[in-house]
Amino acid sequence: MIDQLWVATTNSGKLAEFRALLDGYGVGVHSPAELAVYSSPPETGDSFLANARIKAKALRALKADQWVIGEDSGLEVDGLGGLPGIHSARYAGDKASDPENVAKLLKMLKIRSPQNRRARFRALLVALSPQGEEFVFEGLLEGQISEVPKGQKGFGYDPVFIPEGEDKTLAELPPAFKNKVSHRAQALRQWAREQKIIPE
Ligand code: ITT
Repeated sequence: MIDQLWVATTNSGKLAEFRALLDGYGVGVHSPAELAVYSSPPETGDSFLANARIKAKALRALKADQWVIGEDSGLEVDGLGGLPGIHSARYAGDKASDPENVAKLLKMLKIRSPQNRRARFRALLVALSPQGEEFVFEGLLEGQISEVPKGQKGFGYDPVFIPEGEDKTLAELPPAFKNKVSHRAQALRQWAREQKIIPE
């Protein structure tokens, strides 16, 4: 029976989603913010998987007896050859804010691909069991990049991401909708189903 999960993220938006997704299933979701000694490892991998693994292992070094999850995610825009991809958090520079990243994305799309605005969010999740086994899960959310940012909910690129079949951005849609369909939700639910935390 799993009642504690440590998620190796410093992103409060992600953490809120992990907590909402496991709410009501008896799993306490913890983050490195609770630890005095943790510092985020450099994300030196060349893939989402490599970076998710780096995060999971860094936290496991401090929480070896617990379930630990590392997650790396980002936005892949077809008209930009898959960018920003693994560089999503730092697209407009090392300390870029979400609005700065969004502004750069809209600018690049205007220059390179104003017509084809197809994009997807991808999440890779590495779960390490207390026994040290590794489990890998992936989630994808297809959609389009809007012309202008809209909405206040969520984080990151949510204000410019219109999920397939919708006409509003993720930042306008209710958080419950995002948690039903998102890349992160899909990846986490696979783990939670395998571990019998949530039903099939
Ligand atoms: P951690 O590494 O501490 O988890 P981070 O924000 O740096 O936090 P990533 O390296 O995985 O996380 O970068 C993911 C970036 O991709 C994130 O900062 C957003 O800009 C974007 N992103 C990922 N999932 C998103 C989502 O659900 N909605 C909007 N933007 C998202």
